[in-house]
Amino acid sequence: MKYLALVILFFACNVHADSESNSRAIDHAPIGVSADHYHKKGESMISVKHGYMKMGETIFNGDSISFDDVLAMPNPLNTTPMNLSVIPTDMSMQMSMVGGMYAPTNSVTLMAMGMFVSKKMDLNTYQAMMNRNLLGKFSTSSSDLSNISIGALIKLKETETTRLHAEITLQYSIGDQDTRGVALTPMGENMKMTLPYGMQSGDGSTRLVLGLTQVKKLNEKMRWGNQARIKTAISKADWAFGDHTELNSWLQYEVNQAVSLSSRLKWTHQGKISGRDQTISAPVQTANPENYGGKEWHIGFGINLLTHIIPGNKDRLSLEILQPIKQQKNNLQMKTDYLVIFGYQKTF
Ligand SMILES: [Cu+2]
Repeated sequence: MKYLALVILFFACNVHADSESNSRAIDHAPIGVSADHYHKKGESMISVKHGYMKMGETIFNGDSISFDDVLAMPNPLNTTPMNLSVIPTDMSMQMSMVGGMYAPTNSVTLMAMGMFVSKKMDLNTYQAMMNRNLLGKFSTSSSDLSNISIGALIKLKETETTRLHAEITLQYSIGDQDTRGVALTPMGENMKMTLPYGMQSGDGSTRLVLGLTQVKKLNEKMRWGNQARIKTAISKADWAFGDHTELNSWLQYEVNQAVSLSSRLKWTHQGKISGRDQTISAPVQTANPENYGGKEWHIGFGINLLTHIIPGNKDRLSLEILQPIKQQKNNLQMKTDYLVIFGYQKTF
């Protein structure tokens, strides 16, 4: 059913309109910035994005921490075992986003998007007591259509050198909230259990997204963009990922009409998880709602290309790589290594 909704969404956005002949690669922000541009009346666009994120190592309040130190930490969710005994060693996340935009007027652009997420985590299990020897390794995974969103961009100002627009979006988390997987317990048994929050595809929340984006022409070759975007849960299920604030500032350089390069600074803040799922209680950091959220600073480098692949308007290909420069994540969490985003967009 979820997939059918996504397919309908995809085709519903595929409306015919005027051609966009004088487009430039620099007209769109780095691909990792969402809702960065609006369209002219009658224009529509489809977009497919794919993101890959990799995490490894463990950090405590932003600082590296050894596995021995993690094993010495108390298990806050249960009396046995007394200490944390399972440690995530690697996590990767893939996000596929399919979206459409359509501008019924020059001042309003409508958007719809669906995001499919798949996650994989590798973990080590240690003896609960005594020598705390490594008992073994195991992996868990999940994948589902995570959320769908509908929204609108409202043009507030457009001059020769500046454009400013606001975003209002509703995002519905529809992914599985109780995916189960087989874990190796500190007693050496394989047990099927509800995976921790971070491995779930959704939390059942409805979120309101509000954004403000401004792009300034610095000179013929350079543009400077800034965006603030907040995501707040307006309805929650048993538990919910924390509210999210993101600030972006990017500089773009136009090599020529078909190529632009970008650098971006991204700041994010996310709250801890609110609420709890009582079935999530393994002696692992990810089972504790306190070990979520925090602040992160990232730097990104990207490229936007215009080319001809499919007949019609030019095809837009984009790539952006983001690397954390500072991670002040709450309590005990995994460290982000990098994030890569690839995008394909086409205007009709
Ligand atoms: Cu668009």
